[in-house]
Amino acid sequence: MHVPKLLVGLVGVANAACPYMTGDTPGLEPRDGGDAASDTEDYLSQFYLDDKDAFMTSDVGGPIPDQNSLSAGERGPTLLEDFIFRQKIQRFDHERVPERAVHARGAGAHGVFTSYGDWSNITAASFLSDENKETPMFARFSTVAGSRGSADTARDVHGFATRFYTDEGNLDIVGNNIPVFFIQDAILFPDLIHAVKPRGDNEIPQAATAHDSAWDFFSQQPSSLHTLFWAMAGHGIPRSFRHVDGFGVHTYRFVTDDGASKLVKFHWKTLQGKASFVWEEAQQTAGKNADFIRQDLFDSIEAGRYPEWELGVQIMEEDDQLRFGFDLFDPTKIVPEELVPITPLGKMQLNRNPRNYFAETEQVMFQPGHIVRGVDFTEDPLLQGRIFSYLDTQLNRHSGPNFEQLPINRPRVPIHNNNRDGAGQMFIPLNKDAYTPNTPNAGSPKQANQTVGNGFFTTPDRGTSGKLVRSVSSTFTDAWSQPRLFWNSLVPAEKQFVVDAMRFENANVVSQVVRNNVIVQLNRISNDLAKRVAEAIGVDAPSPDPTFYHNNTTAHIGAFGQKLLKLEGLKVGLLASVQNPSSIAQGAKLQGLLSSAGVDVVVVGERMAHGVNQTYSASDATNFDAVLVADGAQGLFGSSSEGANKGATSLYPAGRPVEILGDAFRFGKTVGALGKGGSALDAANISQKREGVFVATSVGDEFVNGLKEGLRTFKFLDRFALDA
Ligand code: HDE
Repeated sequence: MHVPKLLVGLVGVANAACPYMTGDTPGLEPRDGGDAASDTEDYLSQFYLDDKDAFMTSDVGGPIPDQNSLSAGERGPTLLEDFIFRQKIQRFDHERVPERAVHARGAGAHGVFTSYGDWSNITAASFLSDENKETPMFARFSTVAGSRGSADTARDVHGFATRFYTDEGNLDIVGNNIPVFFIQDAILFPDLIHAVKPRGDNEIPQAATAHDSAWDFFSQQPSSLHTLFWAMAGHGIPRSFRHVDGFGVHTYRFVTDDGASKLVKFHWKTLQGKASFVWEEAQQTAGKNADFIRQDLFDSIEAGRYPEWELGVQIMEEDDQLRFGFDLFDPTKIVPEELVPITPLGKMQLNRNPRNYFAETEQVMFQPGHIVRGVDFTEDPLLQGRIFSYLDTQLNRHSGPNFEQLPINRPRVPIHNNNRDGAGQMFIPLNKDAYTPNTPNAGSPKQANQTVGNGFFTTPDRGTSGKLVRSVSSTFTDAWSQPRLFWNSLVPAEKQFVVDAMRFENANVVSQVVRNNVIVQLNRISNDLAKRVAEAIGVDAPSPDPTFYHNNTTAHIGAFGQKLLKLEGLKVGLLASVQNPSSIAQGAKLQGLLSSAGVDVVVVGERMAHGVNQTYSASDATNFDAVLVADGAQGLFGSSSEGANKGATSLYPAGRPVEILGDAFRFGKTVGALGKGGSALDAANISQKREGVFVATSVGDEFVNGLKEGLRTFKFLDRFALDA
């Protein structure tokens, strides 16, 4: 059996010596690679509760009828004695645990990480020690500000939290889909969150930054500007979790078995490609299907279309800490990829949905403090604060320290230490001498020996000194140059989206003082941007404030303007009519040609019928990534001004078919028509000459290839008007 080097003694060498493990509990042995995906299923399956062919019991195992409560006489009161009633109601009363203080709304999935190689030259982390080595994973994606029941498509930073169940313990990279953060000192986190969360008096608005306190904070705390810019761009409203990148944000350390350290920034690059909504579309989706994004993840995995991300690191030397004109320990800064390219280390594939949302996704408790040998922290003050906060919040959520024993949180390696007791202890420790050093237990569990060759948790050459100060480092003060770099690097349409987002958000800000302050800050980044926003929110156009202006740009910044890498899980709506069965039949033909790309065709009709997947009353442009009109369905499309259903039916709201087509075009999606369906484009005022509009007499290869190219483009940016 392989025993991890440093953990010899901590984890023991054999199951028999492990007080927590008696018998053949599957998946608990440290492993070298193997089929990690099925291992994690095997591991968790020991905890599955299957009710198949079972009779109902109480929580302590007695059989129960459970239909009615026990009363004194047919019309009498319920008896206190009725333990069945009490247990059921009591369990219900206690079903909830506190939702996460932030990132409450999220969705998770299991997966596997595969290392591209042996990376022991840069890290001793065991999950990176061999080519093709597999490590089970769990990932949870989230929004930040909204409550657990809020809409998926609220504009927000998105959480991208990943756990590696390595054969040397759990590693969590608890990141976001935006590479920077609002603040530099963890002590400001409660202020940031209080400002962003709903008002104290009326708890309004839910899951939105479009209010006074949020923009008051942003404008008075300029460190927040860089992250704010990313959130106001497409990154704040991604089309799905599958289409976002992830970032570790802080600089971490990699440390080798010899104690040599490097500074690293973690990146997860989506292998689906980046895709985002536009604002109107995101808002409409929030109303029509608040679960749109979690459903996309769940359905993709159920359909075997497993999303993948590449894990890479930007690798820097210890001496580089101040080399790039900013401090690598400042979490409001990116390291442009032109300065330090990303080295890809391996790949994560998410391939299994949780079996129970609460037990897995709600109870997974990530911590930046969960690191493994080979990975070390840095002095980044935000990271330092997080190491405390996550443990603390998990104690609050679980009412005690044994949350690490929950199935989803357990490491896949044996645990040996002198920690004891607490609420909900799941094990029966057999070592009665829970102290170190001890003689009765021959010194076990033994202290790990951190000499060279065994590897390090803490970089051996790391040190610190200095007088105690309460101040932000003088190397952290430039809050404007990098937002400017971000702004310069966007394509014009995404710049416009940022302007529009800031106009929308600040139009909801009541205080003129706050609006003025916002423009002062924006003007330090770009006079063009500041003037465009100011004009819409009743603030005088400012003159340039050029101290931080520059013309630099950097790559891979925007969420728009790049082609998708895969089309899997995208949906094409085919608007058809049950009055003309041949229009419905085009769906099957189209599906036949799109299946190999993993694209689903949804045939829309007036009512459910053979070949129809969805009705007009339940459909909407936001359901689809492209919308086509079938040959023979043109009878349903009045011109938008007519307002009545051409098909003279009350089965769906008047004008719905033309509205779906028109909205799809307006939201920048691929649209098209077959045969006589082309007249529907006229009804929706869509010129067939526009980019991303595909017409053909019938379904054929050329049409489908055009359609696929349209889907890859994803958003046709010429549809969005730019400020003159
Ligand atoms: Fe978090 N954050 N955070 N955060 N964060 C939490 O921990 C906190 C920060 C992030 O899917 C909480 O378990 C502080 C940066 C994600 O379960 C809490 C600071 C980044 C998740 C907490 C930060 C993140 C959280 C709430 C400033 C990106 C969800 C519930 C020092 C690198 C994880 C919980 C999941 C969750 C505190 C800043 C990402 C309260 C104090 C920077 C993805 O502990």
